[in-house]
Parts: sequence; structure tokens; C-alpha cells
Amino acid sequence: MLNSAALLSCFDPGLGTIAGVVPVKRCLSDLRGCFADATAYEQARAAGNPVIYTVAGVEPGGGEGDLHYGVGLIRPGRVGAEYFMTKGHLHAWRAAAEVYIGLSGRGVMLLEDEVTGESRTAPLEPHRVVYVPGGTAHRTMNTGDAPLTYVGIYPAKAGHDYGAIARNNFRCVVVERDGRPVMVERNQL
Ligand code: PAN
Ligand code: ZN
Repeated sequence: MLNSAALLSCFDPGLGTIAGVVPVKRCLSDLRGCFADATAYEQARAAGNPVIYTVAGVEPGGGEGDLHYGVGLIRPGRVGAEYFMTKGHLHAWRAAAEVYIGLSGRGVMLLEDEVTGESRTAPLEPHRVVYVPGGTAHRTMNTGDAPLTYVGIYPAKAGHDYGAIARNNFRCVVVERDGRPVMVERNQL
């Protein structure tokens, strides 16, 4: 039977919300270990525990061919030179790809091939679609001075594996240099 609540949702591209969906909130304390500059992180924590990003997820079904999607909002800001970011993850089902569509603001996605470690960035902003292939760790950063909002669409059975990132982190970080985002190796910061 067609469930109309699952067939149609109404999102606000500015607020990064979906009508009737309670978003998950991630605060600075949830991002412990993500930022390379531990001193800057502790200084920021001493000053407070702001919400860094929210994700409103829609999960209509868990069947073989189903899709899930979420609308995310990342606030603007930095910890040291590193932009506010998501935790980042691999999909538990490694083959699962994902499509990100920029809605408002300006950001960058950090993509890392799990097997080769090859890293690259892709701009995420309005009129841009970023295709995240399977087996690719992905993290999103707000590189602008307004909220970044986007939608991410992925197979229902993708699952989220945060463990590998928590253990090894991403090889690279994206930092602000001369007002622009630059990708550098974590151990060369
Ligand atoms: C997105 C992410 C969202 C938040 O919907 O879940 O950007 O990032 P973290 O999950 O890393 O906290 C997605 O990639 N789903 O698969
Ligand atoms: Zn994902």
C-alpha cells in the first residue's frame, strides 16, 4: 500500500528541516577526536558545547530496494583552522553509494577511498551533486559563513559505520588558509 507520509516530505532548504521530522543534533562534544588540532578543540569545549550540525532523516522502509534520505544543516564556524564538520562515516554495507545535493550555503566534502587511502574534496553547494561511491569514507564541512544545508540519499540497507573513523580518522583535514579551504595531510598540520 502507498503510504502518503513516506511518499512526500516537505523540507526547508534554509533551515535544513523536514516538516514533522525531529532532527538528530550533534554538538561539539560529539566530535571529540575529529579535529586534528586537539588544543583548539579543548579551548572551544571550554567555551561551550554548541550544536555543530543537525540531520533530519526519513526512513520509509528497510527493504532491499528502498532508499533513505536526510537533510543536514552544518553551522558555520571553525575549531582552530578546521571548519565545523560532520563526524563522517563509511557505510556498513560498503558497496552502498550516496548522492549529496547542495541546498544552501557553501561547503566541501572530504572523500577517502577506504582501500587506497586516496583522498579528495568536492564542493557541496546549490546546483551541485556529489556522488559518493561505495567504499568511500565521507565527511562534510561548512566552509562558508552561513549555514550549509544539503540532502543525502542512500540505500536503506547502507547502515552507518562510525567505528572505523573513530579508530583511524580521515588521513586528511580541510583547513582555512588565506580565506580558502585547503586539504592537507593530518600528520602534516
Ligand atoms: C548523511 C550523514 C549526515 C551526517 O545523511 O549522515 O551528513 O553525517 P554523519 O552521519 O557522519 O554524522 C549520510 O551520509 N548518510 O549516509
Ligand atoms: Zn553516508
